[in-house]
Amino acid sequence: MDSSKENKENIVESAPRKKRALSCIQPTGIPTLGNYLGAMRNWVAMQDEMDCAFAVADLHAITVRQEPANLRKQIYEMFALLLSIGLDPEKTLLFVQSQVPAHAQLSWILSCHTQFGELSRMTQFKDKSAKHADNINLGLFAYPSLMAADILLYQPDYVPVGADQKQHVELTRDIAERFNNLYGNVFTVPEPYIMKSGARIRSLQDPTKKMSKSDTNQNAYISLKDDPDTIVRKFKRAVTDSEARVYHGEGKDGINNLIEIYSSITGKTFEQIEQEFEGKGYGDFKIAVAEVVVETLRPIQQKFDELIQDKAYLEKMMAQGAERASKIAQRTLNKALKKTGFVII
Ligand code: AQP
Repeated sequence: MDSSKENKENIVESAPRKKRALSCIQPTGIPTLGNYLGAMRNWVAMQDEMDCAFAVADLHAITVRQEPANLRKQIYEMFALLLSIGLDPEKTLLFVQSQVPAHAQLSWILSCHTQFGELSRMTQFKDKSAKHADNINLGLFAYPSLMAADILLYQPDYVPVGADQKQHVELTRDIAERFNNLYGNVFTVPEPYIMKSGARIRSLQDPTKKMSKSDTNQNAYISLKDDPDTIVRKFKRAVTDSEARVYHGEGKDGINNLIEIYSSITGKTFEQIEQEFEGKGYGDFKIAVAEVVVETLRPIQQKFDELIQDKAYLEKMMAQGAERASKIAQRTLNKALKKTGFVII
């Protein structure tokens, strides 16, 4: 993976102490290649450089109706996947959000410092309320104040996310600054940390939209659990254009997306890729993209298949993570409660 400094936004030079990073992922299905290239893969690279915490954001998942048994299964799967991609619980704090009650508590305090107008402007709220018009619930609207609590409890410097989450991290910064201005320094004001490569992987069926794990069309995304034949088939069916020459250009959303996936995995520049496939058609290129994706996912899938059989181990790791996370979170929560005027006993 390309982790050169130029490839990162918002990095501060000459850090005086080890920086902290935190990010979360919703257990709303098996993550896609978009989640992996845009966020999760970067988390693995960061764990040696920074103090990192990553959480399964299960409380966020119920902003959209979930079937309880399925949600439970998906929480185990997402936790197992975090371990499978190479996050090491010895170095990195891994936990499940609902197992740390401070998230819901701080969320209420922050909700009282978040404006209706701010929440109304969130693109995700607009998208999801259009998609789930029969269930536009308060949680869907208030999602960013829970996300602000998730982040601010751990006082991180950076929040490594895909480009789609930048707006929520910016709102988190506004809420933190507002709170600090009112009550004194309680929260570190974090910065979004977005890798340029892979930050916005698009749907294979509608490349004007982002690739999303809850897409109803399974051909639109590559799931981290897709087997090699499925991956090849989905790439073969990916929507492109009729020009049949591999280059990154205006109005070529489908092929641009495939080039970005290939570049993000191989580290090759767009120019190198254009040279590599000069004189070849989209068919050859699609197979090449599928092959690098298959090889990237193979070790993750092997590890996942092993871990998902061992519920006792997963629960032990969850309990350890929740205990460590609770200690850090409670410290920040108490500070926020005290500054706001509550009585701590
Ligand atoms: N298409 C994408 N390209 C790059 N990064 C992406 N991320 C999501 N989609 C892409 C990043 O993945 C992290 C975890 O996302 P999430 O599951 O917490 O929520 P999401 O952004 O709403 O992702 P999905 O897949 O679209 O979930 P559903 O379908 O449940 O809403 C985030 O850092 C995100 O930026």
